[in-house]
Amino acid sequence: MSSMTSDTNQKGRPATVLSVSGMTCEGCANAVTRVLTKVPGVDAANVDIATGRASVTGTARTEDLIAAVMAAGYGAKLATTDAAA
Ligand SMILES: [Cu+2]
Repeated sequence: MSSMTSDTNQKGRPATVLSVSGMTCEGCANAVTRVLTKVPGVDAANVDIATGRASVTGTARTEDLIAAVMAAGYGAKLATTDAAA
């Protein structure tokens, strides 16, 4: 049972979930993760290329997150928090 050390937050901190388009490989996911992490106020960013979702925790504004992803060449919009995947 190895525990994820990176960005697990058990305290129900609100996560902003973005729907990211244009990612085709792990490199894309890594790039999106990096730009999201650089946005001021972001604690952690977690990109799931399988679902095209980026889960971001912290205090950054959603529009700033979207702008950062789009500046990196990908599409982004706020995803509904309903986990219907
Ligand atoms: Cu790629």
